Amino acid sequence: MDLNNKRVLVVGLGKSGVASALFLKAHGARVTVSDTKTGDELHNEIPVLLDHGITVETGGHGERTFRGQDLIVVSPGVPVDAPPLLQARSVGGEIIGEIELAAQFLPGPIIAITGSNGKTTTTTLTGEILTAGGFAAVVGGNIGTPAIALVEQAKAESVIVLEVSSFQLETIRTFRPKVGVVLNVTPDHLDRHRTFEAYTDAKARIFENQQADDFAVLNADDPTCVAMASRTRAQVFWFSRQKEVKQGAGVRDGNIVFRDSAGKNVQREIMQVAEIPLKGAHNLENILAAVCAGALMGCAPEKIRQAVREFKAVEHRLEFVATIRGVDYYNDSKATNVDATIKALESFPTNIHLILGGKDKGSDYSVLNELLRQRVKRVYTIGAAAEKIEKQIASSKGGDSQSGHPEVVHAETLENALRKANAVAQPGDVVLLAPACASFDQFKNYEHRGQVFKEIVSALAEAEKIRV
Ligand code: UMA
Repeated sequence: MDLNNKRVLVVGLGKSGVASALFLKAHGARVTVSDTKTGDELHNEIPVLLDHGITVETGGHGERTFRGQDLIVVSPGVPVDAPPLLQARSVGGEIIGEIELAAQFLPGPIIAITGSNGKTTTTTLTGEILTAGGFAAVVGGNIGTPAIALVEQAKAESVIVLEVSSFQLETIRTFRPKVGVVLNVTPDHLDRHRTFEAYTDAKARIFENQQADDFAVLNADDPTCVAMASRTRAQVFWFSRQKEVKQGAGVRDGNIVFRDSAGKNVQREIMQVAEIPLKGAHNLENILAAVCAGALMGCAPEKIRQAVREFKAVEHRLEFVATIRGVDYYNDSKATNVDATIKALESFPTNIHLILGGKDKGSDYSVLNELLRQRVKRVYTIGAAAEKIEKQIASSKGGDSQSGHPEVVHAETLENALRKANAVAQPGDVVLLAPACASFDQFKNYEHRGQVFKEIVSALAEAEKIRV
């Protein structure tokens, strides 16, 4: 892609937009950036852009700004059907996302990982497996460091490990991962994609440009993933925690085994399931996917084992925070959809105090009811989605009615929820933040929400010490 002297518009001035604009400018483009936020709201971002000679439009996307551009680069958070983009497309404007821009410049093979849940854990672990296996791995994408920012870090011999979201995949064109992984597909982001089919189609685009010498890694236990196998030209490798797979990573007699039946019918024992340091069946799936990706890149079994054994839970993903008076506190702020909350609940047998709520994404919370009845003592609702959640989940007034449904406490804020849970939880109980919602109503992002959770828990633990 020759950017020299090209007129390029960057839409959105978050992490992706700022990194893209600076990259484009450094490669000789004439860059304009446009954001709906006001100049005041973007006071941190604007000076560096102006210093680099980039034109900045704030407070909305002017129709004229989108005209006559050679290329438009959109941030993931900008919907593809935003009116100025529709308008630009209708007159033949070329629109790509930041991931596509990055893919045109990244030097090494790409391992791309998507899925509704588990992306960050799997992406991080895959990076660590590759590093243990002697590769120069660079890790980024939806996980936090924009892919375009990796171009400077990566060397010819690097392997690029990218977490990719459905938003990012909607705006690819030539993006072609050597290994494309889909972990699972369950309803999420329906406020943007509108239907589950459209969301699945966006995820399946990870395979769109793959060829016969590439690899598609899919979850054999997830029906939507199984149906995706017909949508790739790449060699399909499976992972499964429930059944043996002909080709890929599975579990046999308590051992993780990798099989490559197409090649030399090789079967390699990687490690015992019992050696895995992370909680939860969903984490076994994430590990199997990462093992598969690492093995496909040629990492030795003992190196893979070493990386998995040493792997710590990623921050905000079922992260253990503290024990206060025999009550364990877990931060799963990254559980931003209902399926992630189900997986978090499945990680604890019973006696859970669950904090739910935040910004709704068009989710159906009634699917939680069965697990709430079986495992949860009390639910605390917070944020903008609280009323919707309260309507959709079954509750009982006292929490111990014959229905077995948990009591639901309208707590409004995270702090209030934690204080109320701390006041009633008994030794052996678990207090779990797995909110099934986005965070943007009360927090900057899910990391901020998780951080606040940890700070309040630490304060409660301190207060307890003083009391004792
Ligand atoms: N904006 C506009 N016009 C619009 C919409 C938004 O100008 O119509 C502007 C906003 O005012 C804001 C900017 O766009 O200033 C934000 O852009 P962005 O939402 O793309 O945010 P970035 O900071 O660039 O972060 C993005 C990803 N965000 C989203 O997909 C919403 C980050 O994923 C990612 O880490 C980062 O790129 C680097 O790749 C976050 C996320 O929530 C963690 N992802 C979703 C998820 O994981 O579920 C998909």
